[in-house]
Amino acid sequence: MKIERITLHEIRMPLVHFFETSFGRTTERRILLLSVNLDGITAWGECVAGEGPFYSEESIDTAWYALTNYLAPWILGKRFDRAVDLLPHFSPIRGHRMAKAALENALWDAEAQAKALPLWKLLGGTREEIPCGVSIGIQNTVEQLLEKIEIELNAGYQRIKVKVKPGWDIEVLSRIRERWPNIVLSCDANSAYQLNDVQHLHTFDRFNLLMIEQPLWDDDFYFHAKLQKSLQTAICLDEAIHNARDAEAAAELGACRIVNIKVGRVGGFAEAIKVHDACQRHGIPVWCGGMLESGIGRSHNIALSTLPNFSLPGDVSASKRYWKEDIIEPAVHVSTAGTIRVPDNPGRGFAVREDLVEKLTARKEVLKA
Ligand code: OSB
Ligand code: MG
Repeated sequence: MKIERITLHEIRMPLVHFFETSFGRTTERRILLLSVNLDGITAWGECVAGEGPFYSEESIDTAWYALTNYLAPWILGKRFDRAVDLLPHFSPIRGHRMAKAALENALWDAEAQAKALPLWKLLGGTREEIPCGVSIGIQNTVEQLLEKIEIELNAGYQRIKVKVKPGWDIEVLSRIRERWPNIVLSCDANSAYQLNDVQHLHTFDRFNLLMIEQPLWDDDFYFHAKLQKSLQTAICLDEAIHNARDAEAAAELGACRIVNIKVGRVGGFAEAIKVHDACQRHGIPVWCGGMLESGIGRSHNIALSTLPNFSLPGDVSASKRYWKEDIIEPAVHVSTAGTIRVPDNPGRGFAVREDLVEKLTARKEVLKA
């Protein structure tokens, strides 16, 4: 596979409903898509970096910079037989994992297309259907949140996750449990708590949560390990896990009992598979996180979720929860049993609606060998 051309597209897509976490509210996504042309194939990647550096240091603009100045020029005109050979090439660049992952994802798509294999099979996936949960942001009122939960439960989703932060936690969780004592429920703090909240976090134990996701600092294992020792509820790490070494360290320290894997956060599929394997060796179940992706990133997440240790429902849900019109065909559909059927056609298995991408494009840059 000789890389002939790489095109960056920034598309703008308004969310059907705003999404709010402890670090802020998003109403419209600016998404960096990337297409790679090689051997008559067009392959697609999506960069999951946010609009600003709030979830991690990266943003769509830092990714654009890293891709156009370094990552893309380094590989243009070069030949890669396998997508897994790409990442070592990027190792002189520190960080910028979401930017690296966008290019790496596209190469996996290309390799799958070239081999006429579904991407999930190329990744080593084993399941044909994946279990789905939803992540529901902070709302203006608790009543609005309860309404949203009801809609998602009726749609069949297997797990409800709500965002929490100081001031939007105990009352919210109590109201949910009053109404639905037995649903599979978890919460995600996106690092909203600190050491003087530890007593407060212990009160979460009474809600029988599947997990508390990333309660403390985004770069911490040590205090999460201390917290996990005295907490009944499982801690799940998201932001803190950047690679398989982090997963090993977190497991050995006892910093979590569950891990959320996001392809972009760990720098691509090759590393995501290593994180998956490391967790499996330590008996830690994983699930696939989401970053409000368009259909392209969503199709990557579906493929990754087919690996055997993805045994918990992920934040991989239907296109229509996010977009009036998704940029893939067909859009991602979730069954009333709360599952997605994994497509069997080559590559990602969902066609890109290139005319719609063109229409939504606000910025574009073509790089050639
Ligand atoms: O922490 O999982 C998170 C969205 C943006 C940034 C961080 C997170 C999220 C979500 C949304 O929870 C998951 C999704 O539905 O895509
Ligand atoms: Mg999270």
